Amino acid sequence: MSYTKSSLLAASIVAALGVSAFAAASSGLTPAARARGLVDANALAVRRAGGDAFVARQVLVDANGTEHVRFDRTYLGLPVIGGDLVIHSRNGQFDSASLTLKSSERPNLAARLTANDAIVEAGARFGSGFQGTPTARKVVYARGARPVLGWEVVLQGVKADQTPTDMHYIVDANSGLVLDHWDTIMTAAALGTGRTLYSGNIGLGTNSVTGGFQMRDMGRGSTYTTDFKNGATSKPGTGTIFSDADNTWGNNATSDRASAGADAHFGVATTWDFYKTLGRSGIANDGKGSYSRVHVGTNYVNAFWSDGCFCMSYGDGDGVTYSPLVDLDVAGHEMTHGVTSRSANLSYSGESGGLNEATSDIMGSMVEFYANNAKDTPDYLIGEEIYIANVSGSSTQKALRYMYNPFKDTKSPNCYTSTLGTLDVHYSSGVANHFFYLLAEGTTPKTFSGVSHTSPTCNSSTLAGIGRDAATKIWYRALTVYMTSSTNYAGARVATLKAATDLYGAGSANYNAVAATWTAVSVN
Ligand SMILES: [Ca+2]
Ligand SMILES: [Ca+2]
Ligand SMILES: [Ca+2]
Ligand SMILES: [Ca+2]
Ligand SMILES: [Zn+2]
Repeated sequence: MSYTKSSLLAASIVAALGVSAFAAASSGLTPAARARGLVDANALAVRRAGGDAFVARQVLVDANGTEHVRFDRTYLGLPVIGGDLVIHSRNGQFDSASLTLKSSERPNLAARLTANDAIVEAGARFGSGFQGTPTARKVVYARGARPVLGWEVVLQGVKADQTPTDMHYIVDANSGLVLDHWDTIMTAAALGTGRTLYSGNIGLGTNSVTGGFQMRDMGRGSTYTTDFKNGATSKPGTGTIFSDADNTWGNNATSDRASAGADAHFGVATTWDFYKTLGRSGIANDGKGSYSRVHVGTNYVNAFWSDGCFCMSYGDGDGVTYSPLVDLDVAGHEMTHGVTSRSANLSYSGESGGLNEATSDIMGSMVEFYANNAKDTPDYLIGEEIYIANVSGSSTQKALRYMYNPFKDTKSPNCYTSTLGTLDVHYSSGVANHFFYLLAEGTTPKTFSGVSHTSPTCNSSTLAGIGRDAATKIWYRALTVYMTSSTNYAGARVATLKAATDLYGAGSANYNAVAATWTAVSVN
């Protein structure tokens, strides 16, 4: 068994809610058509030539309605390398165009070199050992000062370290000079669009491969997302990486298996970026990625991190009360288990286990605040998006856990007692979740995502809150610098006070707030 240690999202989830329709957002191609009109109306700005044609490749719409439509360009049927552009507009009004093309000049399409001449030139660069048959196609190469006619030659092979290589060379069709070259294997980062279940339509880091795209984020350690095709939760293996022809993933509904994949992939990317703000590069702080498996198990209502595979797994939910467990805060929660295992390595039992779980809830929620997504607005509820009956913005939304008032679930204590460590780790986390909420936000009631957050202290004290940013920095430093595998609640108090001393000084307002907040949850 490669699954030496797994951290589940929840102890157990009891199905108790009614059914409601899961309304899926959808958006058509209207923004693309609008932007296409703006290309024609702004020929100068887009360096348009007679003979140019445009194909929309990606549509992104901001929460405020600003549209960003990406186009590829051809000239008399030939791809224009470097002719791609993005039209930015709002309410149909042209705002600007992003492009690197410098000229509306186009070359004469008569080539002095043949395709075979170009293959010989490129082959000399590639060296011996290519596999298959090299190909060449005519292109307009437009990355230089003025567009020229070129041959794009593709040579495939395998590098010494067994990495496949798919080399593209641009050979000037008249001079025979090699103007440019690139490899589409491993280094070809691309930006796709995810039509997620919970976060609307978002940008996704992908990579381009022969024939399409893969859900592999080249900008974030080559992290990738796979379809586990409902294989058993105990089954080892990576699953099948999501691949797609047009780099638009999912349809905002579970009818497309890639929708949940887009949520998980977005969750890891956002968590990666969040940790970057804390100075951390990836789960192990080594810049390396991991992978996420979605559609794990059958109607499985949980998610887990596994140290064995260094990967995250997400169930589909039961489809009645719970939808797929790929909520953004859940993704942040799971990835944070990896961060914990590569830092304090808190044991997954007793009080340490509660602190381990709390660390995942804390950072998962801070990922939600960091993303500030219009569809999954930030709050201190865990996993609220997976409840099919929850209405966005409603005051009665249910969640797996409630950080501001953990006992709302009737199982997670708000206040420390000496028997806390005997509880399941998903309940003994409550006291630390409560501590973090009070430290960041204080006791004055606040509303997040339409839900009133009122947080009672155990000693009737009132607290001002030091803000999420400072609270996050303190917890992260305590986790990565001072906590060890067996740190208990008393040790967490010591660790966070040391972190606050490092960051803000002993006796500083933030230091005093950390002390008063632990006291407010009965940790002395
Ligand atoms: Ca697609
Ligand atoms: Ca959420
Ligand atoms: Ca939310
Ligand atoms: Ca949440
Ligand atoms: Zn967990």
